[in-house]
Amino acid sequence: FANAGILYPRVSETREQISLDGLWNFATSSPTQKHDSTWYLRNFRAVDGLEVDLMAVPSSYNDIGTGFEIRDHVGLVWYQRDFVVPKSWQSGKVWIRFSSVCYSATAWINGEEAVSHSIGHLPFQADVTSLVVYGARNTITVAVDNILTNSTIPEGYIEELNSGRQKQQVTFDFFNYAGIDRPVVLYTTPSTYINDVTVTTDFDGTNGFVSYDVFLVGSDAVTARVSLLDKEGNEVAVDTLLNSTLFVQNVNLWWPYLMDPSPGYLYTLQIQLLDSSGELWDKYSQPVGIRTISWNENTLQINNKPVYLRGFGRHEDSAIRGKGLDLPLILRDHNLIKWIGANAYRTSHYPYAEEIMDLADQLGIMIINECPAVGLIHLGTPELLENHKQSLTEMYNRDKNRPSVIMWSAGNEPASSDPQATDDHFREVFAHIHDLDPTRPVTVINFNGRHDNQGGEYIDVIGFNFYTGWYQDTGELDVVVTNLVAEGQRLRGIYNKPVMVTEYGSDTQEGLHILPSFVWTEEYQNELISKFFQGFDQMRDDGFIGEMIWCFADFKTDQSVNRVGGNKKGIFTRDREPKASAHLLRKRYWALAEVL
Ligand code: GCB
Repeated sequence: FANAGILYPRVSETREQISLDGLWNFATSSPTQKHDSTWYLRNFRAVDGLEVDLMAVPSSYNDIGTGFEIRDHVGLVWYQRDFVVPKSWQSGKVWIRFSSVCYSATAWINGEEAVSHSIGHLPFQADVTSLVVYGARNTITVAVDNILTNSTIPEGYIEELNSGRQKQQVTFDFFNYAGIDRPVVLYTTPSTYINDVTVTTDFDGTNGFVSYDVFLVGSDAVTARVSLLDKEGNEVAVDTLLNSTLFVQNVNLWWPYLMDPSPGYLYTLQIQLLDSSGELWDKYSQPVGIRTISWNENTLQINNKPVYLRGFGRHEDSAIRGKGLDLPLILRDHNLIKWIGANAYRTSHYPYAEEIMDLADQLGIMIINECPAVGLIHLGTPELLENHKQSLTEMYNRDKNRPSVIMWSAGNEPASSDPQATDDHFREVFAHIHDLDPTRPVTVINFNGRHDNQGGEYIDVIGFNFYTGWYQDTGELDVVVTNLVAEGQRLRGIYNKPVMVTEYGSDTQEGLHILPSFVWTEEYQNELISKFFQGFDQMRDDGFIGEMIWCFADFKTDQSVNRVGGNKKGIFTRDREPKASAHLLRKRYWALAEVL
């Protein structure tokens, strides 16, 4: 697998790390400029006539400036900065790891190509041991391309306007933010090192089982010591094999939020390699939650208990930063999730930052982990299929050990008009995910009855987006319950699989009030979602396993006549303050939590 061995970089007794986050030099270039223009590889502060700015890493670059040129830029931008590699790093290996660059990137170190990667929201790394100079200054240059085509994930196309300007058109409803939007680190490993670990868990009564498979690179003249530590750091199990099962007495299971007094219990799998004299050679610590997932035609179960998912679709989105990782923001979001009593969300419409996933693991939030395949159109074309599978492989490699991930989503609202091509495409895609991971159910999110020939028969859970009372029957609140229940029952009837609503809602301008309720008001959002609650309650006993409102918070989109400064279906505003609907949803989610 291309990015197998993409462990989250963690400092240990044998591993050091330097963050390359901060202010980088930044320049845009025309859409026709190609990567091989070595012009930028020199220290471009010195190049005459080139407009050089500063750019924050991590951040999307679009909303940092004040002009259209950066916000609506199409094509390459260039990032560059200097860094020093300590002399002491000479003895082992040095890696560079990007947690995400949207959409594609090529990085050079001291003018030599180090790594190239496409598909946003996913990490990539390279061994740069022989490219860096030790005890001296180095320069890194990164070319970032945001162009989406009919074979990228997600898709897009370039339109030439009559002004001659190139415009990126997209097939999805959120702003096409770009840039180095998650952390960049340099880190070390020894020459023989822990490259990857895969963990699966099980339990039987009060005993837990942690099966692990450690993948080493380098010499095999090392021995292993693999131990499991509880939350207090006590060793509760130990083994000396690289591939084995640890047995845990009186196990603390990983439970979803509010299903247990201490949800999200995490152990630590501590992997140590020792050399022939028993000295520590490499050490990596992997958080582990012990839980099982099972499913049948009616239910989804965690630790053999049926769960009802209550949550939302979300976005990584905020003012100024765009999709850039922002620690205060993600903690605020996490606190709002706790406040509202949700137990689940979908990473619509791409994998979220690893730091966000860590919070979900720790709180017991159940994640439907979605790959970036939103609104695919050209189903049936081999290159798109390959890239779609690649995005799933990379998401799996990154998140396979996370207890929070309870389901994979192969995408949102595929929109091909060719049923046969769509069917062929999804048959292969689902075979691919089931092959990668037999331990988790899979879905693809659909709308308007389009599960037919869109993979419905190959998936484990039917998720549907349903906008009755908004895009359909706008303003007609009295038809909502009947429409919703009819669609839920129709899907149940066809597939006989668990069904859930993955999106419903209405655009709502905070502070807008009209009585009787009118579209876009806070009253309308509250009345509409109350109707949905009635429908959900009617479906509960018949294989209906969850409700996710669209959307957690307002977010930026492209400009269009039905988007006022962006999509306003949030129950929180873009700056994370509650609309009236957040209070209503909170009452429902806490009430649902108590009956479980
Ligand atoms: C959808 C999409 C989501 C949109 C939403 C809307 O079905 O999945 O990305 O933002 O509808 O508000 O139109």
